[in-house]
Amino acid sequence: MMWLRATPSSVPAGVVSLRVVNAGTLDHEVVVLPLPTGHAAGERLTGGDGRVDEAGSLGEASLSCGGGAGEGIAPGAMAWTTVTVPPGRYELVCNFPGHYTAGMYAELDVTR
Ligand SMILES: [Cu+2]
Repeated sequence: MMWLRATPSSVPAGVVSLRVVNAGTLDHEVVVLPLPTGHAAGERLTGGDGRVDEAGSLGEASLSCGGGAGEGIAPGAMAWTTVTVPPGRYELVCNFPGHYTAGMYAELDVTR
């Protein structure tokens, strides 16, 4: 059982800092992807490697106790990233193999 939650789930457009806490027992990450019109979070297709396409990514938090990209956030560790996001709908995903289909996604709405 895996999950990912965005609190708050709606933020104003502009510079947004994401602070990620890994409260689980496995390594995780958070990647920010645009959510295509007409699609809901959780609907992406995964490839044979159990991962979704990261094309269009605005950034990710995947470095234990650090900012930006890394090899994964260790259990109990925090990570962060700062992204500039225009208004729209986004999806936060963990793209470790199998984690997306296991439930690690959440919608983030960016308002004007
Ligand atoms: Cu994960």
